[in-house]
Amino acid sequence: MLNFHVISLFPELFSAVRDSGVTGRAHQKGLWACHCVNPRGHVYDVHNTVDDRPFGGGPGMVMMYQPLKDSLLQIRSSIESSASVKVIYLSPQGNPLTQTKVAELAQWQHLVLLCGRYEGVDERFIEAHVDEEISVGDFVVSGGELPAMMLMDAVVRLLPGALGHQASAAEDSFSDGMLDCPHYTRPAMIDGMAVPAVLQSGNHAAIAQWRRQQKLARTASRRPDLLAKVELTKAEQDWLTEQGLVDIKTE
Ligand code: 9WO
Repeated sequence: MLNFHVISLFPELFSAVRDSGVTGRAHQKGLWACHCVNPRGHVYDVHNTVDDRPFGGGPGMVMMYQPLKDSLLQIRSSIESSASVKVIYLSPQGNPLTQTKVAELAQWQHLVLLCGRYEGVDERFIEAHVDEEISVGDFVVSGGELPAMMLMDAVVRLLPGALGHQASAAEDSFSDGMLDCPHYTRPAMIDGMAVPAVLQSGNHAAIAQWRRQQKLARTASRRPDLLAKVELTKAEQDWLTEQGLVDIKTE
């Protein structure tokens, strides 16, 4: 059982990942749990202040250290001391989230997800209490909640029993470090567009080869950075060269 502990000013947002789809079913099955802590519940001044003006001036507000520290203390006091706990801050300054990192996170017993709002979090809280800063992409949103939910979704679907028996995480995009191949369903012809004949041939070896080649071609043309990390056979390298998609490793 994987436990997410979310520190957020908007805990109600997390019903989306808790209640719907693959993650919702996995939650119902007891494969994971989500415990939200609102830093606003740890402020004791009359105005319920969780943010303050930045030292040095400028626009925006900064989330204060103390309500976050007390939220984290509440979480830590609920966790047995022998359990594995990792504290993550979602921010554009973090390490990129990859499928490899997602698989690693799925091994932890407790993941604390700190969701910032405003201009961010007092840096001293990150230094003292955050184990890893993670980014889900090079863009900015208004808070860490949506990035946190992306991370949760990506991790939960890897938990044993989360995906149906026919869908397997081993067949995902990225499980082999490459982009996915195209998919088709009925009808076999629509608006003048046919399904590739090989997919209707019943020849499973030919279908597997076609899919592998599609993955190779798409990864080479769209994400050469990913292809550079994939182990290719000599035949696959030659095929890419034939296609005019030069394998950057052989350059
Ligand atoms: C807000 C703001 C307001 C006035 C002036 C400057 C400002 N900067 C920001 C800002 O970057 N806010 C962030 C919002 C602070 C950290 C939480 N927020 C966030 C996380 N936005 N985007 C992410 C995020 C996290 C992980 N991967 C991609 C994006």
